[in-house]
Amino acid sequence: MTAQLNPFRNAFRLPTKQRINWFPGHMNKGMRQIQQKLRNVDCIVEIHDSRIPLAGRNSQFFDTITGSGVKPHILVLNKVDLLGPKQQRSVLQQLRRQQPELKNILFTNCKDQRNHGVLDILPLATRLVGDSSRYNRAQSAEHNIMIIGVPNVGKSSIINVLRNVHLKKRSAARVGAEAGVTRAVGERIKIQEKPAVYMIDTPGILQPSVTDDEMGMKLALVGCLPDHIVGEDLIADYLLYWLNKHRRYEYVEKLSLSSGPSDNISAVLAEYAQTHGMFHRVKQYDGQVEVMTNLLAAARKFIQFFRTGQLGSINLDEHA
Ligand SMILES: Nc1nc2c(ncn2[C@@H]2O[C@H](COP(=O)(O)OP(=O)(O)OP(=O)(O)O)[C@@H](O)[C@H]2O)c(=O)[nH]1
Ligand SMILES: [Mg+2]
Repeated sequence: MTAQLNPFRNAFRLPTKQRINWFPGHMNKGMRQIQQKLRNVDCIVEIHDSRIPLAGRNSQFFDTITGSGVKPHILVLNKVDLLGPKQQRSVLQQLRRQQPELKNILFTNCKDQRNHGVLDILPLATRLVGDSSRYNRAQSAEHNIMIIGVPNVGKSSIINVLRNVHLKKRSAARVGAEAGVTRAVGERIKIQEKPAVYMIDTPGILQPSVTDDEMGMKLALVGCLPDHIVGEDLIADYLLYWLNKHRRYEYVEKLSLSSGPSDNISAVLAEYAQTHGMFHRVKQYDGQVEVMTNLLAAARKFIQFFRTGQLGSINLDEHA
């Protein structure tokens, strides 16, 4: 039996030659501050979005920090509520296959009342620090844990959860739905009393220029850079491309599309906007005001469905 051919696009190209690129000054400064503080760090906890377990993680900068293997390293895949339990197992298998050097992987969810997985971070870090040779820090009873990762993956949220639970103290790190909330490496934040454990929050760092277009689109889709940098129309088109390529057609019902799956983002957004009354007034060159379907509002809705898990649980790094 021959496999049925997928009639949709099997590659995604950016419409212009421009690279996806967001590297504001605070990231450059953050990189310097991270390097300066590294000497007094006992363990590095790298937080990433579990919907992109591979994409966007292997930046040169993070490799220089974690790659030497001198300091204990934990990879925390956060927002697992959006990945789903079934996908979790396959993500773990995928990581074990592709990056066998990663020994310490945890899945976490900061939105869950029970803080799924977050409370495992501290015992694991404490054990790894205890097993490591701390060189210049061998005499210190305190543990300093540095939290690193790309923007908007939940670094500050995780610090707050740990502080709330272990110290019963209110949040100390600013959290926000958009990328780039933490803009500098702050003072260390206490998260446990005995033995004293501190965490250092850091700004999310991206590669100065993302050379792999698909990787850039995945980062944009999960919200690691502000939507306007890439454009909601392009993000929505990438989402449609990905869903079709992976035969994930839940969007057809969610968007109430009458004619089934389609690879044409303008047609999809126009139909959704029409059936959901999304219109806006647009002034033409001749001064006339015309009522048109609001494609941007429809694109935002489509992206929001993905980001809130309403298109199903999705690992964007899964092979088609
Ligand atoms: N669904 C879900 N959302 C989460 C989770 N953890 C954090 N968030 C949300 O993700 C957004 C970003 O959280 P932050 O803690 O500010 O992320 P950050 O990595 O510190 O971001 P930057 O400081 O911008 O680099 C916020 O809207 C959080 O509420 C999670 O486990 N699940
Ligand atoms: Mg932050």
